[in-house]
Amino acid sequence: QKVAVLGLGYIGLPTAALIARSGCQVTGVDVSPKVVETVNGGRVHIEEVDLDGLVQGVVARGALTASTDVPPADIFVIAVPTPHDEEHRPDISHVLSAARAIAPRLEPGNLIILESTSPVGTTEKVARLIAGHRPDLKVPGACEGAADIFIAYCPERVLPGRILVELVDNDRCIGGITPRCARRAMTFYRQFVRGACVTTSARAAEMVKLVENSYRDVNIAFANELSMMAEEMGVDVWEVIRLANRHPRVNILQPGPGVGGHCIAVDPWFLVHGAPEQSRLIRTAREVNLAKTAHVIGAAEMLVSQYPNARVACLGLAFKPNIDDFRESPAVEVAAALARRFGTRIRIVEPFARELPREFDGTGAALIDLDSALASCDLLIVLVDHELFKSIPLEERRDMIVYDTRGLWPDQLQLHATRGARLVA
Ligand code: SAJ
Repeated sequence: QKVAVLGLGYIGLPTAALIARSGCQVTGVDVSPKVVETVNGGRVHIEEVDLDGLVQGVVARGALTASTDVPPADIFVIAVPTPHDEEHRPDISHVLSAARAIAPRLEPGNLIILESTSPVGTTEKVARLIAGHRPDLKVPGACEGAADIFIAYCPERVLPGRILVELVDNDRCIGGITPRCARRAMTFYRQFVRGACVTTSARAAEMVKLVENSYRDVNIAFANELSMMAEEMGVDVWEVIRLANRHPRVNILQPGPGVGGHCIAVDPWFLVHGAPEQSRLIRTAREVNLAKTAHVIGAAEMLVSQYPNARVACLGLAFKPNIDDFRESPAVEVAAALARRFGTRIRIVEPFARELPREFDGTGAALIDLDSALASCDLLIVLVDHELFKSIPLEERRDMIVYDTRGLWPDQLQLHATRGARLVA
């Protein structure tokens, strides 16, 4: 079977490599000649656990090659980005360009699968676009009777840092433009997915993906709202959540400095734009999570200005623990705001960074290691719950002023409480 995977990013490249491992002949297609050259050299341009070895192996065997052109294939998988504009309106232009590039290559019996997170109705737009470009083919949804080709939507749902494991083990939700399309796509996924493959319509599958990430956003917003309320009321939010979660039907998530990453903070807007009048809760949750970052910046700035001689260490920049991804990270937003205001007083500790991201250019802030920070700083602002930070014993931070946005050190909060300090969360 010949497979073309369009888009060699965080999802496309691991997917292409796994399909190649399962015995298909795969061409990875990307608009960037640099990415194509890197992959053809058996190397990777993104960081993901075990991806380098896998790509090296399948490229060496000739099972995966990369190209800037779409080749003829039996199956076309679209895994290109779907960004949004300033007003959070989804931009599906990359998906439509990919479909346009596939259209001239299509033969009867071919299958097109869209994996990119997309607003509800996008797969149908792809079908209409293909029908417009190929009047010689019977396109599903755009013709009477049995179609010549198959079109389906199957969202990725993998967690960065566990992508290769989750691509194989997670259940897949496969939405066909028609039930026949869904069944055809399921046969394909069963070759390399161990999780259950469940079929539905394309529209439902598109909404499922958006709903999963909105569900998480709403739940994190609940935790973040609690944290701001608890701070106002002088209560330890971490203890409240711990105790409430002892109830068999309560499972509150963890507050933090806001929601980062490329999906959870974005996907809810795709739903909101689809049905603005009906999505009040989802919109408000987004606003609460954005407000939490602003709240943390304000509280941290106030704390730092209260101690004009203190040297400040911000612990962590990643958008979540134990990964080296700093894009769309609330920790970067908070630390960079402090760096812009307080300059050389701000030190950053990030075990996963070799240098500071460009947000810190010209601020005077410096990247230092954890030991130097513990030895030289007076004020710690915890922004990411990396394992390395969790293991710092109380005696090494007992005399420091700590603003812990992740609830990393319950003993420190206890200490602040017994000293009568106001709890910050
Ligand atoms: N966060 C909190 N409190 C929590 C949990 C998370 O503040 O209790 C924050 C994290 O610190 C981070 C952000 O939320 O800034 C997002 O992290 P995450 O681990 O929840 O999710 P992502 O963005 O790494 O991956 C999500 C996953 N979606 C769900 O869990 C529903 C993943 O399965 C999706 O495939 C991925 O989005 C995606 O690509 O859509």
